[in-house]
Amino acid sequence: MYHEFIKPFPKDFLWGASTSAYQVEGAWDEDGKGPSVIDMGKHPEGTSDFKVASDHYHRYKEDIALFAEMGLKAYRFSIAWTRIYSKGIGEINEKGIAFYNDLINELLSHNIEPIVTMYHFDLPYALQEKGGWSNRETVDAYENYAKTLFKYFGDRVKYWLTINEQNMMTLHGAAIGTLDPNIENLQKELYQQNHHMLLAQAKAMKLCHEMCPNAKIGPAPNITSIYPVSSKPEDVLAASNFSSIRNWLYLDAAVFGRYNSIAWSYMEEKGYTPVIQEGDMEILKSGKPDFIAFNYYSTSTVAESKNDPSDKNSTGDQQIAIGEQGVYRGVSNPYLEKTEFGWEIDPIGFRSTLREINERYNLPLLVTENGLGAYDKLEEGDVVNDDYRINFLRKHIEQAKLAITDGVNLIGYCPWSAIDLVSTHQGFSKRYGFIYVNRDEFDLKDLRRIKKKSFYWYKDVIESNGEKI
Ligand code: BGP
Repeated sequence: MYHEFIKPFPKDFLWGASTSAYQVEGAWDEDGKGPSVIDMGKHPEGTSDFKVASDHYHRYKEDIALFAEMGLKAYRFSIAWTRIYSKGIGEINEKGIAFYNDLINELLSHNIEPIVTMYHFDLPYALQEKGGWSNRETVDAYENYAKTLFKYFGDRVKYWLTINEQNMMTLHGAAIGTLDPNIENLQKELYQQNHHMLLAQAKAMKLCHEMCPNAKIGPAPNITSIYPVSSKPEDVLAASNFSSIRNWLYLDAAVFGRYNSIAWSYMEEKGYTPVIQEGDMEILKSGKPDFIAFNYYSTSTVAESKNDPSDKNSTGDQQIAIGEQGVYRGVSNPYLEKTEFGWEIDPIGFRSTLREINERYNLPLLVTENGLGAYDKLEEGDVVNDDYRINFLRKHIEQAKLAITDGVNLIGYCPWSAIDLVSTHQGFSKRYGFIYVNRDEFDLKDLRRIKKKSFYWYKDVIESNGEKI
């Protein structure tokens, strides 16, 4: 739709930026923190582990001062479950509580709104050893953890996110590093785990409303429009299949407390349906989100399935569809350019994704990730000319504005990432931040912070409330 008049961003728009605990904090075994599945996992050859990361745990004050200088109105970060409970449950680790108390207070002293992800891929390893999300006890452990977070931080945190990218943990756990290699009957088990996470999420949403009546809570999946490769009806159906399996399964459960019927029939066909105990559907219905947060990097394009094994690619990740026999084939979109890491760049797809979610759920939307991973170069005089990142973000912000003009209730935009950090599976060289961290894949150098060109650009964007992009 062409608009003659473009609406401005709302006055109290949450201009923010994002990180996650295990990718930015480091201090992986300090002050009583227990190991998570990420700490115990294998890292792809040639990429950094997460032990030191960006050393934010020790430098958060300096980092927050920089966020404040950039003008951030919000900072979306995650709490490491293993800092609060080293084994996922049991005795509270006071040092973990103290760290996040300090972090939250530091943000508030700079007028930066904390947006807290309660769980971002880093399940406590002690829970994994007992079956992880396959074990229903993990639902109780998460509920107990949620209760602790609301009790200690609920007086100051107004925005909570239950689980980061539950859909990607289900579909791409191998790439992300959350998949338990010992699982048998993999797909079926993954949907059982997914069911347990949905229960955990519903319980947390209910609890949040009871314990923190002034706070808001929502899910944070990775959502994207799915395009059919052509107008051939079979391609369109394949896109509908994938959209239900990748997107709506998760959001329908979070918002309506029910399973998406197309995703359910897919699970039935494949023999993946989870065991649903008596009372589970009531639990799902009992938790309601106040908003939908979602991560957006790219759209996905699919074609009709040939119903043979060639439907499936050998690899995939958060943005590269694997494909599934009899359901859809992942293809690339000839109209889109790709990042250096092979993800398609689609700002207009951002607008359609916003519109689709808005139309289905009619809830406020919060973008919790969007950004460009690139090999940045530190030049003489501590300069990083990341014009490609500015260009990427500018085009997405333009589309966000159009989506607002279309009628979408967008309340905030938190690009990935506030500062350089370790990528989920592609090491430190795949950088996303507004702030450069001086380290290499294995050489930690001095970890000093350097403002990139995009830092100054984003500062202007925020200062002008999105008018100067
Ligand atoms: C999302 C994750 C983030 C982040 C981002 C970029 O899926 O929520 O944790 O890592 O993707 O992905 P990557 O690091 O693989 O480039």
